[in-house]
Amino acid sequence: MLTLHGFPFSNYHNIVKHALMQKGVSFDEHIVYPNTPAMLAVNPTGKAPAMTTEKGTQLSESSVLVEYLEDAYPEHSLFPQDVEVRGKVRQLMKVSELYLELAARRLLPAVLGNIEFPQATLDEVKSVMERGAHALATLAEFGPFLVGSELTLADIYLRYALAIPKMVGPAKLHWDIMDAVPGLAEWDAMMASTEIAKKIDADQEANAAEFMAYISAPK
Ligand SMILES: N[C@@H](CCC(=O)N[C@@H](CS)C(=O)NCC(=O)O)C(=O)O
Repeated sequence: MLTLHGFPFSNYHNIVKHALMQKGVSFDEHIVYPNTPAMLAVNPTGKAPAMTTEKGTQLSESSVLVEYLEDAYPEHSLFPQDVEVRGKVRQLMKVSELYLELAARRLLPAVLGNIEFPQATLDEVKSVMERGAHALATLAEFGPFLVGSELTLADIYLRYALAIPKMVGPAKLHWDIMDAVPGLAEWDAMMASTEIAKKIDADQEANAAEFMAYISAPK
């Protein structure tokens, strides 16, 4: 059986977990934390998530993992048939990752560790996220999904990519992505209402204490 390595508190882990559940692919969830020998054994970057495929190949990077799932399990596709529309899905996934998740992640130590950042860094992060918000507002259809009437990988990717922007924007930048993109809050509530999202969110909450113990333990 396919194994997903990572931990339920991780938003990147949850992108892949949601795609697996949505596609109905059976998997083992192997709880392992970043930069540990167990994680490094399956992913040379030491980051979560990673995957061991049914054929034993070890893969990592959340976007690679969800694209692999589409190739290996084409049934219950999370990509549109039309290649042009599929390009739009990939564009939204990339925008979510580069201009929202990764930008906000720079300020995670400010929220989790109470570490002070210079104003120039805060301004830079905000400007990248504003770029992402503008792109999202331009590209997202909310019809009701990001690209038309069917759920795609763009919806799954964005749902979890938003976790850190939602946290650091209001806490550190006096700016909230949920206000900056019309329709985003309604879409987010719709995405949170599904049984799969509820299960993932419950697993995340249940893992919070163990994850906090892992990050506060001396390395
Ligand atoms: N680009 C990676 C990012 C994964 C990532 O940053 N995962 C976090 C957990 S949410 C992690 O492992 N952080 C530990 C580290 O950066 O050393 C992906 O898409 O899978």
